[in-house]
Amino acid sequence: MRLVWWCVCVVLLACLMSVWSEGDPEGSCPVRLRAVGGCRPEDDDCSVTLALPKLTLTLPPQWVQLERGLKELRSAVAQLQRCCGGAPDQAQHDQPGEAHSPGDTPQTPRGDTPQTPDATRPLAEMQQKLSRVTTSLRNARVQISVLQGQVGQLTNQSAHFLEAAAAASRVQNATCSTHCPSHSAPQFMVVPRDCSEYSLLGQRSDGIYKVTPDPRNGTFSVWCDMESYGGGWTVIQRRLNGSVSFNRSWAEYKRGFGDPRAELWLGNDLLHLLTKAKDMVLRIELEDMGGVREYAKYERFYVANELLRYRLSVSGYSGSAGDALHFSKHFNHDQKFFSTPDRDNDMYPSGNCGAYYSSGWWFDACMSANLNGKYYHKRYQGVRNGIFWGTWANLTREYYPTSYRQAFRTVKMMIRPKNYAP
Ligand SMILES: [Ca+2]
Repeated sequence: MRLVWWCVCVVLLACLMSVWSEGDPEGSCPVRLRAVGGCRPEDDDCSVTLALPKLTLTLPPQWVQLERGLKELRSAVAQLQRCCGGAPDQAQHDQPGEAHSPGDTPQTPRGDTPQTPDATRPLAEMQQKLSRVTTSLRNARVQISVLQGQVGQLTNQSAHFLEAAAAASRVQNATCSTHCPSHSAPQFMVVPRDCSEYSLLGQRSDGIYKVTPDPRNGTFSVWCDMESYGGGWTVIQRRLNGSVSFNRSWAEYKRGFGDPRAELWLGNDLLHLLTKAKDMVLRIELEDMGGVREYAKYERFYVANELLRYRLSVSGYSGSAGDALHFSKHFNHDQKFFSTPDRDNDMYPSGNCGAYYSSGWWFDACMSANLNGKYYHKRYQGVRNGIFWGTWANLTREYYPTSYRQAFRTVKMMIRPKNYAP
């Protein structure tokens, strides 16, 4: 309403100026000026009376809105002045290029003027917001850490799942080699590489299984020992009753002979493929005619290919039968080539150990162990061409009083991956 009164005053003032300047404004302005005491109005010391007519103004509604808007604007300006009362000093101190006093440190609050409660309020609010944001970030970091852990677990589970799926695919291939459904024909036809993979798939029964150590070299039937010492063993040699002769040629030892269900030599080529595919452990089970059972275990067992004459690498002995493969400096089968009666690769310069002992083996010059010797059903005399393990416990007694040679009732050589975990 102040604005309305201001406008009225302007109008009246304009009328007065008109009356004052034109002398007789009757008819043009309703405002009347009359001299008091008979003087003329143009005299400097003349008093006059001002007669105002009744004034009625009709204003549009916008005047009210304008008045309200001005009132709100004035209120906002006043609030801003109160809130920012200390800001000019702070802003001055934050100017770049300011020379700090020697005692000024980053921890010293900038500005020497005491801060009013109004000035500290925004700072406190900002600190509260910063605190909330910091807390949110900390919570987010914890959640990210948890999620990363879950992602890691899912990745491991995925890897295990893929491995199990691949193994299951290989099993399916192995069981439908002749009448596989066309829609499930895989792009690669492979079976587990050795018995341990069947064991990991839940096959826990001894028996014949098909293995493919290298898909380029075909599939083979092997006997799997799934029950002894954690299972997963691929049997590479077995002696039970002498039904199979081990006095064989290079070619026969190369491809293997015998019966997987009974006595057998798995074959040097397959031995190479199996031990090349994975790091293998060798376990040897021995039982003599007196029923004494012992074993020898080697943490590393590898057979090279035919070009390298199936050279043996064996180490890491443990067991109860003694380390006959590393009997002494002069009787050591490690790193020796394979020899057969018709192929002399041994270290004995004057003859063929394979022919002399009627077997194929990794002869030195000649041997402290030979598990492929002739099968004797009882103690024997003469050339020691029977199954032999040079560290056998009662070996030293065999010469007294009869000079009979020790005979073994059963022998079993088997391998499985070093990292196998039943
Ligand atoms: Ca020789």
